[in-house]
Amino acid sequence: MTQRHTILIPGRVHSRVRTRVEAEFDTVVIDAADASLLDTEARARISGIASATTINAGFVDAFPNLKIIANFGVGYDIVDARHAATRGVMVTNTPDVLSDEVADTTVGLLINTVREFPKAEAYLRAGRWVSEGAYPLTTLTLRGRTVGIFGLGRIGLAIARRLEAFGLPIHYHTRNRREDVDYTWHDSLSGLAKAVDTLIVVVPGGAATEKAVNAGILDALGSNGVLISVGRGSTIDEDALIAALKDRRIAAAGLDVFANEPNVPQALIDLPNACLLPHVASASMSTRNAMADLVVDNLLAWLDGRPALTPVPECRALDRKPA
Ligand code: A2R
Repeated sequence: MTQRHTILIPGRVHSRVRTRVEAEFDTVVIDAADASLLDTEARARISGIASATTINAGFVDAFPNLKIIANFGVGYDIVDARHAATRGVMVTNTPDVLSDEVADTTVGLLINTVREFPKAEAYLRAGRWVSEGAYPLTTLTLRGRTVGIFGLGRIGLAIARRLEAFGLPIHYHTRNRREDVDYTWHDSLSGLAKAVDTLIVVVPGGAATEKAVNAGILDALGSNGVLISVGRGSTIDEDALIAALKDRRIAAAGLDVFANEPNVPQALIDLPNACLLPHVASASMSTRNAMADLVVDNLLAWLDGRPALTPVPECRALDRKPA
C-alpha cells in the first residue's frame, strides 16, 4: 500500500486547494505559518505544504520530513526557496496558467489609466452626464505611445503580444536579452525608461528588484509618462511614485499590486491620476481554479516519486527525470 502523506495548510488558501488536498491526503490546517501551533510529533508527520503565505527558513526547518512546498501563485518571493533547496525540499509555483489572464488585466488597467474609464463610469452613475454634460476629453491616449516592459518573461511576453496588436512599439529590459523576439532590448531599466513613455512592470519581487522603480526612473519616464505595475508592489518606491504623481512629473499610474497589501497609502487613493485595483490580475474563477489544480498536482507528482510539474528555478537540480 502506498504511504498516505500529510499536507500542512498554513493560513488561507484557495478553497479548491483545500478541498482537493483533503480528498487526496491527510490534512493539517493551522491559522498561520507558525510552527509553534504544532507539537513535535505533528511536525514530524508533515511531508508537504500547500500555501499562499510567507514560508521562511525557520518554518522550513521545523518539519524534519518535509519534501515539498507547493506555492499558490507564480510569484514565490514569499518562500525561501534557496534555503528549501539546500534542505532537499522541492518548491513549486503556478506559472503559465495565469499568464493570459494577467496580460488581459494589464491591458485593461493600462487603457483605464490613460482613458479614465472608471472615472467616466462613476460620472455617469452619479447622474453628472445629465446634469453637467459630456465627460471631459481625456488628456492622455494610448495612441502614439511607446511601451517599455520591465520583465519580458511569460507574462511580459503575453502583454507584449497584445500591445503589438494595438500598433504600439515595444521595448523591454531584462538581465538577459531574449533571442526569440524582435522588440528593442535595453541593458538597464533607466535606459528603458528614457526610451519609452509607458512603463509596464512585471518582474518578480525580491531583493534584486526592491524599489527598482525609484524617483530617477520616474523622472526618466517623463511628464507624459504612464506607469503600470502588475508584478509585485515591492518593486515600486511608493513614496517616490506618490510624489511624482502629485507633482505631475509623470502623468498617471495604474497599479494592481502594492508594497503592504491590502493597505494602500491614503496619499495614493487621494490622487486623481492613479488607477488602483485590489490585486485582481489573475482573479477569475477559472484561472484561480487552474492555479489551485497545479498546486495539488505538484504535490501528487512529487510525493508519488514523479518529477514536479513546475519546480522553481532554485529547485530544478532536485527534480527527477521523467519515467
Ligand atoms: O532578467 P531575466 O533575463 O532573468 O528576465 C526575467 C525578468 N527579471 C528581471 N529583469 C531585470 N532585472 C531583474 N532583477 C530581473 N529579475 C527577473 O523578469 C524575466 O524576463 C521576467 C520574469 O519572467 P518569468 O520568470 O517568466 O515570470 P512570469 O511568469 O512572467 O511572472 C512574473 C511576475 C511573478 O514573479 C509575480 O511576481 C508576478 O509576475 O505575478
